[in-house]
Formats: sequence, C-alpha cells, structure tokens
Amino acid sequence: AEYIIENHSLQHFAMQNNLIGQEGTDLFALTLRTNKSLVSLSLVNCGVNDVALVSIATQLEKSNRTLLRLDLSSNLIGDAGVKKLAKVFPTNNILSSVNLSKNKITAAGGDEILAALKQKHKNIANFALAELILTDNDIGPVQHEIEVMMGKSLGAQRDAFVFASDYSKTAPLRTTKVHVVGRDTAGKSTLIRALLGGKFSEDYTPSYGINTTPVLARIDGTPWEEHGIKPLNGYCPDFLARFANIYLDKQKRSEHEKEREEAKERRNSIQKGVSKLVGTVARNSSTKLDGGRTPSRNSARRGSILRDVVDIFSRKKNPRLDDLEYEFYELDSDESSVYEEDEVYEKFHPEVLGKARRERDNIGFIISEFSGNRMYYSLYHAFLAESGIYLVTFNLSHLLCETEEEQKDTLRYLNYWIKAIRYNSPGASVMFVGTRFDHFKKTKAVKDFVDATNQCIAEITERIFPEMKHEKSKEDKALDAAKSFQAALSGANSRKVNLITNKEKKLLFFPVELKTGEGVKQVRQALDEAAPDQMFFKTQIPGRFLKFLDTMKSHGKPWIDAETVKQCAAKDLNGEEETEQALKYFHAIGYIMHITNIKSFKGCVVLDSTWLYENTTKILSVTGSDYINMGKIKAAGLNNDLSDVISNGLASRELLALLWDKDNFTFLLKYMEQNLIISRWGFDDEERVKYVIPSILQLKPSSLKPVCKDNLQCMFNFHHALTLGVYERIACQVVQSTLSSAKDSKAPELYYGFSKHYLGDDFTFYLERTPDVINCYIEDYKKPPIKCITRLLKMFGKVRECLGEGMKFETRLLIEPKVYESYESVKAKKLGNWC
Ligand SMILES: Nc1nc2c(ncn2[C@@H]2O[C@H](COP(=O)(O)OP(=O)(O)OP(=O)(O)O)[C@@H](O)[C@H]2O)c(=O)[nH]1
Ligand SMILES: [Mg+2]
Repeated sequence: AEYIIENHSLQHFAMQNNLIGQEGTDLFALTLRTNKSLVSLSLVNCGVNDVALVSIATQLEKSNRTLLRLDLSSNLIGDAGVKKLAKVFPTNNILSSVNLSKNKITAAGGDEILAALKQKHKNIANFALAELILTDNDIGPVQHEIEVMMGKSLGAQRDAFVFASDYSKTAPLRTTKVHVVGRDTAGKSTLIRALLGGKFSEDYTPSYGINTTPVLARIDGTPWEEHGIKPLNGYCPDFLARFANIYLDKQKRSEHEKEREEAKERRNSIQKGVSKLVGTVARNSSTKLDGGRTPSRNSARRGSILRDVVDIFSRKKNPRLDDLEYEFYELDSDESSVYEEDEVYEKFHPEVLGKARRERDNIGFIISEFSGNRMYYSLYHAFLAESGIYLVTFNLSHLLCETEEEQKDTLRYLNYWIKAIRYNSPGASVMFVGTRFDHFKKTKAVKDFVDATNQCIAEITERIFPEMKHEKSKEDKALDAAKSFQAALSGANSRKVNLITNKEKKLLFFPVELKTGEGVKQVRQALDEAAPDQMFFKTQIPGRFLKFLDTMKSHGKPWIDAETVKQCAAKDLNGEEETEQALKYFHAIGYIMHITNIKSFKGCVVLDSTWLYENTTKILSVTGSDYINMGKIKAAGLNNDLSDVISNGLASRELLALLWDKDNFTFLLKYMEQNLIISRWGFDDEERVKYVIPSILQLKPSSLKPVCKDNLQCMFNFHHALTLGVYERIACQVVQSTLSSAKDSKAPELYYGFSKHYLGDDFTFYLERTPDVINCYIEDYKKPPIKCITRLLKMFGKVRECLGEGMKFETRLLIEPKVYESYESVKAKKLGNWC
C-alpha cells in the first residue's frame, strides 16, 4: 500500500486471500485519500471488517474522486459497515461498481442501501452506481427492491447514452489548446509536470520536437489529470460519455428549475396574503440577497451561447438551428440515431460514464510543449494554432542574473515567440511564466528583480507592436503596456491577442518556483479562467460531428486524404459547409490537423498529430539519439549518410526512407518538401537523390563575409515580424528555383542564417538573416540586378503561400550610401545602379 500511495500512475490494485489487518486498512484509506490515479481496488477474502470498511468509505465520501470499482467480496462486512458505505452513494458521483457478495449483511443493511439509492435516484445527474452485487448475504426481500431501484438508474444512464449518440443534439466540449513555448532549459517540461501535480526533478532532459499531453483540469485549482484520449482508439466512448453526461446535467438543471418555479409560486401565494407594501419590500430584498442576479445572468448566457452558435453554425438552410437553443431535449425525437440503442449500450460500459462524470465542469486542455531547441523552430509554424493559450516560459535567472550572452539569448527567444504568436495566432491568448523564482528569493532585492522583469516584458511587447501608442503613467506602466499590447493587436488584426496578466500581483508575468510548487496554482487558475474565452470553447457542437470524427478514425490511419474525408462527411454530416465547420472546429481545439495550405494535400486530415510531429522532427533530431535508431542506421550501411546530415544538412533519400515508415514515406516527403522544410538537392554528380534541410545547417565560418558589387544591397524588412523558418524556407525556395531555372548553376553554399547562391551565370548573391531583416548582397550580375530582386520577390511570394498572409515585409534597395528606396520606385525611376 505504501507503494501505491506514492505511485501516481497506478490504476488498478488487486489482492486476494491476504489478511490486511488494521494497519493495512489504514494504509488503503490513506491511499484513497492521496492517490489520484487508482481506478479499481479489489480486496477479496482479505478479512475486511466493518471497521476497515468505515475508514475506506470515509475517504470515498470525503476526498476520493477517482475510484470507479470496489470489490470487497468474501469478507467480514456487516450492517454497520454497509451503513457507512451507503452514505457514499448519494455524494460520490464516480464510484460505479461495488461488489459486496459473500459478506454478512442482513435486512438492516439492505434498508440502509435502499434508502441511499432512493435519495440518490432523485439526483439523477450524480448517479454513478451502475452495478451493486449483494449475492450470498442474508438480506431477504429488500434485495429485490434494491435490484428494481438499480434498474431504474441504469435506465437513466441508458437514456443518456442514446441521447449522446443522437445526431442532432448539441453540447460544448469545453476544450482548448495550450502551447508551452520558450527557450531550452526555460522549465517548460518541469512546468507541465508541476501543473499535473508531478514531482520536481533537478535533472534536465531536453525535449525533442513537440510533445502533446491531453489533460483535464478541475476548476478548483487542484492538479490536472492526464486525460485518456488515445490518438487512434477509444475515441468515441470518451466523447459520447461526455455528451451523455452533459445531457444528465441538463436534466438535473431542468429539475432544479422546476423546483425553483414551484418555490416561487409558493412564495407568490404567500405574498398575496400580505399587504402590498410589505410584499414590495420582501421582493426587493430577496432580489438583492439571493437569486436576484440569476435571471439576467441566465439570459446573458443564453444570448452568448446563441451568438456562439450563430457564429459557428449559421447556415441559412440549417434546419436545426432552433434546436440549438440551450434547452432540454426530448428523448423520443424522431431523428434517426447514429448508433442503434442496443449497440450503444453494449458499447459503453457504465464505467465510461463514471469517468466522464469526473469531467463535468472540467476543462480539457491539449497541452503541447514546443522544444526550445532552435533546429525545430522552422517546423513549428505548421503546428501553431490560430487560437488557444500560449504559455511563454522563461527562466528568471537567465533573464537577469547571468552573463550578458545568456540574457541576450533569453530575450531573443522571448522576442521570437511573441513574433511567432503575432504572426501565426492573432486570435490567441498569451501568458508569461517566469521560472526559478527561488533563485531570486535568496537575494534581498526581490522587488527590484520583479520590477525589472516586468519592465522587460513590457518593453518586448511594446517593441514587437510598435504601432501601439500609450501614455506611460509612472505608477502603472506595466499594466498600461499590457493594455496597449492588446490594443495594438486588435488594431493590427481583426482578431485580438489577449494578454493574461497576473492580477493578484499586478504583473505582466507569473513568477513560479517549481522546486516547491509555489505559484503553480496561480498559473492553473489563470488558465482555467482564460479557457472559456478561447475560440470554440463554448461552442455547442452536434453529436454528428463526433460521429464524423469516429468515422474518420475508423480507417485506422494517421492521416486520410481529402477524398476519404469527403466520403466520411457524406455519411455523417449535412453538406460541404458543415464539413468545413467540423474540420475547422476539431483543428482549432487540437484533435486533428486539417491541412489547408499545402497544394497537393489540400483538404487532407491528419488524425494523429503526434505521429506527424514525431516523424517530421525525426530528421531534425539527428544529433539526439532518442528518436533515431542508430543500430538500424548502421545495419543499413547508412552511417556516412548520417554524418552528411549532421555536417552538411544533406539527407539521402535512403536515410529518410529508413526513418519514416514505408506506408507513409511519400506523404511525409511531400509534406516536408511542400512546407519548404526540405528541398531536393540536385547539385552533386552522384546518382543518389538528396535533400537539403536548412534548419539544421551549421553556422557560417567567420571568415566568410558577403561581397557587394556597385553597392547593390537590398533589404527585406520584416519590422519585428521575422520569425524563424522564413529564412530557411527562402533558402529552400532559392535552391528549388536554382535547380529548375538554371541547369548549370553551381551549388549554393548554405549555412545557418547565411547563404551564397548562383542563379546560373546571371547572378551571384548572398542572403543573410538579422533579427528583423533578410539582407541580399549582389556580388556579380550579367543581367540588370533589379531582375535578381524581382526573382527573389517571386520566391518570397511562394514562401508566403506556405506561411500565410501574415508574412509582411517591405523591400528597400540601396541607391546611394545609406539611402534606401522602395523596390517600386527604384524600378519605376531607374534609380541607383539597379536597372
Ligand atoms: N530550482 C529550480 N529549478 C528549476 C525550476 N524550473 C526548472 N528548473 C530546472 O531547470 C531545468 C530545465 O527544465 P526543463 O523543464 O527540462 O526545461 P525545458 O524548458 O523543458 O527545456 P527543453 O525541453 O530543452 O526545451 C531542470 O533541471 C529543472 O529542474 C525552478 O522553478 N526552480
Ligand atoms: Mg522540455
């Protein structure tokens, strides 16, 4: 038992024929109090007596909210113990199966159980108990009554499942994405572990690529739980159960409303007898004291839900729009059910419903950690979401206490991420988390450090959104900056990035101390609070959306092409428009990836995004051996190929084929090529096909400097919006154009952020990346140099197709020392040496 107290991933524990005694019982009770993963506990023939049961039941009544199954058959339990356990039934809404057969229960115990069930049955939404085995006791006729009672509650659950499987019913899934981003060693993995209630570790293991964990958050600020959404199986029961649960909830609500109505009527009739004056006073005071605000809140809520619905599902021909009102649904609707009733009941064990019950009112977060390692950054674009919450994580001591280089680096990463968010996710929320607050606390000047950090974040946000103007009131600069940050975004884009500030401490960031867990609760709560504001969080989606997801998943593949998506949709959804809505929705909350920007995969759906992360990052992880099976590479005789990747960024087709599984090789290769992450390399005389990967190139030798002829220098200025990945994609694009347009071109010389290119004999030029600008220096030309820029602009256009319209820049050409002019006017007026 000591072991299971500590082991937080243990789900099942079973023991037989083993006398546990008093000490053992106490340990099990403690386990039920502290362990947050135990789902089933079985103590068969272990001498469990009334005293033992009382202490177990006390935990089930008070604190445990995970246990679904309890098997105590063949023990020494009598009426006193059962009396206590029966008390659990009306309050614990998780426990769904209890086995008490072969014990010493009599009619008195049976009466207690029956009374508890009756009480519980009234409260149908909380009814979890689906199985109660009492055979081989001495209960008498009451046992039959208990069975009838149990049958009724089962009927309610069954109805709920039928409801859930119905096509047209709607419910919100209450799910949103959380992206945890920041530089390496910022503390991202540690933060996620802390949010989940895990243990702190001093050890640092770098993360590779993107790691996704679906979790459930209870809104009481306690640690989050990992959620069992498996990418390719177990999907539908989870979702339908959640749906079923929401139905039960609605039913409960309507019961409440009925009760309230009745109470109101009673009150009214009493008031009629009282004098007018007294009546008015009574009404007024009751308005203030209790439910006075409720009606207006209700109608506001209804309004907002309707607005959501109209936003997302507004289709003039939608015949079901009336149904979307937040109302109670009749069960005997004549809509055809997606699943047959019996099928539904067979498919879903009551346990599933019990599990879903734990999720009610909870929030689903799909947490993704983006590794801080720079080689993955050019990939991230494809995985950033338009909506959701960004946790921008940084290490406080890196930012303020270490070497200047370290500080600069930390700032660079912060800048990078703010840019990326501005660029890719104009609808998102941003939250800054500073780790290692413990480091600060040792010093006396904690407040100074905190202020400095705050100022730093205010400056970054201001710099990246230069269009914002704000009056700096000396007192509250920080919050001012936050406001302007928001205003700037809403001005720059129609959607608004929202900065989640630390209201409690009046800061722009959340300091945390992961070693002790201090501050983690505040982060959790802020996320819980921010979740309902996220796009699609409250959106009511119809059951058929989930059926559509199930149908797509049933193909058992990590991705399916546009044609197959269409076929699935034809089965489950009403037309193309609805298909688009469903795909957009599931994409936004992170259940699938709907590819829209890549030509040959347009409309294709990646059902298992983890699979895509893993495969696409594999080739970028060549230096970390975790992803890559070195033995396999050796065995295939591809050792040299591997070193070619590491030193030159060139991967052979054979190596890629080895890393990626055969069935999906073509898909992944095309995906990478069309996303401009890799590019066919056709310059060597070798017959073997190779691909260049600009994201993993080495830094340039310091001796290599760009050479510029006739002052032919041009800058592509991104004005604080140049994110990693843009330069790499341009490099890919130039490699492609060089190959396709000028057959006799020399191979480009590529480094990280720097390259030399030859476009046949026509042009020789350098590209160089600085934080906000990509510079081009023309070394030699046989045609008017302006043509080189025109060709480059075309390539930038291709990159924009891939990255989206958010990629904005200005092209400025040097016409005399220190004087730049726009591309258009240089061309029109033939300025400088360009034309
Ligand atoms: N003392 C202390 N150590 C911390 C704190 N936060 C993180 N650390 C340590 O910092 C190190 C790096 O943490 P990780 O969470 O693995 O870093 P990461 O951001 O996930 O890094 P990558 O996965 O490489 O991008 C670990 O050794 C942690 O123990 C903190 O608040 N206090
Ligand atoms: Mg990590």
